[in-house]
Amino acid sequence: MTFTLPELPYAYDALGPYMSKETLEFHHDKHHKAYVDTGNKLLEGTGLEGKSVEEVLVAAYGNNQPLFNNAGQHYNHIHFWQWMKPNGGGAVPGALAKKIDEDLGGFEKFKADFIQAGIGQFGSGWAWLAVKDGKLEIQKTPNGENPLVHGAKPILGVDVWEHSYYIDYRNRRPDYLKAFIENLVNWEHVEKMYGEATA
Ligand code: MN3
Repeated sequence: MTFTLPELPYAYDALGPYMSKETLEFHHDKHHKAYVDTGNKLLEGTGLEGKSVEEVLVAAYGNNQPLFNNAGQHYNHIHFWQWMKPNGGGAVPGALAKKIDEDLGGFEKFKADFIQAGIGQFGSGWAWLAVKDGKLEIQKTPNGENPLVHGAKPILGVDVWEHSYYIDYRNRRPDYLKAFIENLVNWEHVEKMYGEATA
């Protein structure tokens, strides 16, 4: 098996009240698992078996859409679980905070623009904070796409597929995005990916 479903890095009920146990059970155990299982089936015979998820999704982009969709979503969710933690949000670590000030006009503007990217993604997709050519930028992508196929490295992403918020927020995507930034983001994981993206 090239792809394996990671365990959640916290208990299913650890992100309440901002993301419920029921949401995490469906989202991780059903949706993410389906991307892993379908991705493994679609990998058979492609010659990409055993490659990293990053290598698979880049190779499949534009060549094998079904495989790309599932590999992309597998990558996105591996990090999505780690981009959240109980009692998340709060202050951005120093070096990254400085970079947000320089490239994105400060934390409050970043927050508003990131939320707006999530609101503005029509239908299913993701909003991102990514590093491109040494600079931070906000992106949004449809479906399973991510910044890796647009010449950038994602360091934070939020899932705006309805399965991510409909149980807890119904149609209120803006409230979900606000709660994500203010109460769920694991800035230590963002900082770690920022370090890797700029190394
Ligand atoms: Mn999802």
